[in-house]
Amino acid sequence: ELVVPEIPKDFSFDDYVKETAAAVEVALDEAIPVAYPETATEAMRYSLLGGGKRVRPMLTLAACELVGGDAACAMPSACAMEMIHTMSLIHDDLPAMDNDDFRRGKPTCHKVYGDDIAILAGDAMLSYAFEHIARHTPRDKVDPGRTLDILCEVGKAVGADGLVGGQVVDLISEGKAEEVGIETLQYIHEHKTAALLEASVVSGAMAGGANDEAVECLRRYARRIGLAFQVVDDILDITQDTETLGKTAGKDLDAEKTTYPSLLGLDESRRVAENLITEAKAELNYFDDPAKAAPLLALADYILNRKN
Ligand code: GRG
Repeated sequence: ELVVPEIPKDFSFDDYVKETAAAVEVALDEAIPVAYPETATEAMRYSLLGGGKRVRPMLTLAACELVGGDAACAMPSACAMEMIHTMSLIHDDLPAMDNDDFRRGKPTCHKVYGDDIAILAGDAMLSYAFEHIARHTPRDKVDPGRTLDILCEVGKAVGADGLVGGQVVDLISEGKAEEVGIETLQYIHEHKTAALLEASVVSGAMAGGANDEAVECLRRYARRIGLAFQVVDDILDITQDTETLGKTAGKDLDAEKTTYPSLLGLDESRRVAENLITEAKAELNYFDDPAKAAPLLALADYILNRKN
């Protein structure tokens, strides 16, 4: 039995989420002002602002706080992670990929601005994310060598050994449900979802001045919550479809898709997710102040128990 650190009784996750999300919202709004050519910046702002749970920037800021760093050191990375996540959603929603009309409760970027501008807004936001880290990570507080380490982490998490790799394997696995086993499924989840969560946590730890041992400990925490995030997503896909009966044509095709529940069943998938979250939280025993670990412990629980 793994022992996990306790969340202090006086910690309010609701307050933490509200305060952190509000700070991230302000920083994102300031990061990409409306400027010429307005079509580009407005399309970026349309998708970036006022939506999303902000899980990735929260992980970045919480990791920085846990290792005793100043939030200002990690905010540029936190914003960059949300920019990259958002651009991946813009591209994922395009007709050439998932062809979705709605995202975060409003029409998708390409529905409003057209496919061409949506592609370009995504490209601009990806490039800008790296610029934002390099330009705004405070050079007097974070060793520029460490900022280069962060840029390496983030670059790897996006490329062919990260998000893009996961999406490619997902695409080429489509319609081949009988050939896709748990190893391929795990590859897809670890790359499409966990890689960016890992880079979010690790960049926050690095910006906060963590030593190598602490960084690797937080990396293991992040990999586990990242995989759990996607196992829970697979579970929610099924349970919410049957609850709402709001199936679309696209969702019907998904019935052919390999998921954790389709391979392991709902109960076993739930156990897998619970074990991953317990293992993730146990990694935080390395840090001796449970009060400082509270946000990462609560975020792990939230990922397991979320309803959307
Ligand atoms: C070039 C970076 C790049 C991307 C192109 C399209 C693509 C390759 C990858 C798609 C990756 C993708 C859509 C992964 C799924 C990620 C995921 C778990 C989304 C849901 O995240 P939440 O629940 O969403 O955090 P909100 O809206 O709350 O932010």
